[in-house]
Amino acid sequence: MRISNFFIQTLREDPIGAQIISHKLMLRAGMICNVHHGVYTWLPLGLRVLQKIEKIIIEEQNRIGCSQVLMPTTQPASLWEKSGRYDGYGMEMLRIKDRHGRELIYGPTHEEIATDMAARFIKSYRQLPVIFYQIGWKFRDEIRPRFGVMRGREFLMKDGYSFDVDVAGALNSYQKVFFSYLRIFRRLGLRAVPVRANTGAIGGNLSHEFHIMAEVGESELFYDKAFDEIDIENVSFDEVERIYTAADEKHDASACEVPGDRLVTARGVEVGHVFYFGDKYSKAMNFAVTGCDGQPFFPQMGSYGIGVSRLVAAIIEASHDEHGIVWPEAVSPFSVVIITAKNDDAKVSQIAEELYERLLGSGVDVLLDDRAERVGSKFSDMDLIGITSQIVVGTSALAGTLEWKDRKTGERSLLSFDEVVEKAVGRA
Ligand code: 5CA
Repeated sequence: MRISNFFIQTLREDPIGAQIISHKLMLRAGMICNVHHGVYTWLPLGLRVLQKIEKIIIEEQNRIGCSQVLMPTTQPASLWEKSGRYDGYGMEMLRIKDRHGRELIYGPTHEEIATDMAARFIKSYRQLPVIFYQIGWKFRDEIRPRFGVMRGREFLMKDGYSFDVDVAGALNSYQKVFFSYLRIFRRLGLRAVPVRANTGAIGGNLSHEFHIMAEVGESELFYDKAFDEIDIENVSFDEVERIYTAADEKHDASACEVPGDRLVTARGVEVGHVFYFGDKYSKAMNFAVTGCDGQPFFPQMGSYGIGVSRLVAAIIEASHDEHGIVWPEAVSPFSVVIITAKNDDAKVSQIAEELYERLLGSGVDVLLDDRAERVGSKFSDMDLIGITSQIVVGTSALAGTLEWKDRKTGERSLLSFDEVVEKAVGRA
């Protein structure tokens, strides 16, 4: 992408009204733009990050055998009356009337739609287990939307729904998704801590929240230091469960058996939440399936959420410096940026162009910053935006030397044209 064909709008100063660093940086880098209370447009740069996160989620969910669908944002109130949640859900639910006076809602979550969809197709135990998921927009009329996309009213969620023949099957689905989430967060460059949590409006018997440690986190967490010492992806679910972890509402200081010197207290941003709730919805919505004994039964269900748009802010909270955002490689809006540091020299520009074409041709997700601006302001823009690797093409390029700068460490190395190509292609 040429920057002249790409909409980028950066701000030098912190915008007023933004309280936390991720919100400030997302506005300054031109990733989002506020539309109304707690609702944002995703600008091209922000959308690229969102899509990179989505891609990783999709790969990891497909890997464990989940099937992607796309459900609508509007839902008929009748399905919520059937599940028994319509009256209880409260002020957070946006209720709408269509031209025929029919009551609709803008979905805050999709258990009802997923259950209704499964009921239309799944008639026999032989069709189970199945896990559906989607990446879609939700609306929750939060009483206090704040911190930009961290707590919005309209936000992007990955939500998944599992259907199993029995409790053991449902727990197996729960555990599969649990470990898939840990892998997703690791690929995003994050360390997530799963903690035992309450089930709230979704309901059920078993639930974990996944948190990214950050000072601005709205939740307080408690966990045994033993958690820091395990290799989370190479342990069994039972081993993880044996280690004490709890969201604040689950933690009882007087009953907690973890010795004080082992108990870690931290603040976290909730980026994922998984629930097992048995036949709560299948039973209420009369979704029965024929079992192997010929008798009907209600499938065992779970639901699984990731705050996709919130993750963008959480990643920035976890990865920034005084110059701006520092994207983990996997979600960097572009893999590399070529910065021409001597625009008025036709030969230098020519080399930058050649490099750009070579990288594009090799499938590298590359941005070319060939703006005729002061080079200092180009550097500070690119540091603010946080693309993982910068290639600077200046006068030394005439003698065959380009500069590769690592955004995170600030390390610079001088490389030849071919070495730069090789390194950039290796990243793609
Ligand atoms: N139905 C279940 C799972 S599919 C569910 O709705 N779970 S949830 O309520 O916990 O939401 C899932 C995730 O969405 C949360 O872990 C959080 O990361 C994200 N989320 C929830 N509310 C907001 C919000 N107001 N703004 C941004 N992200 C949010």
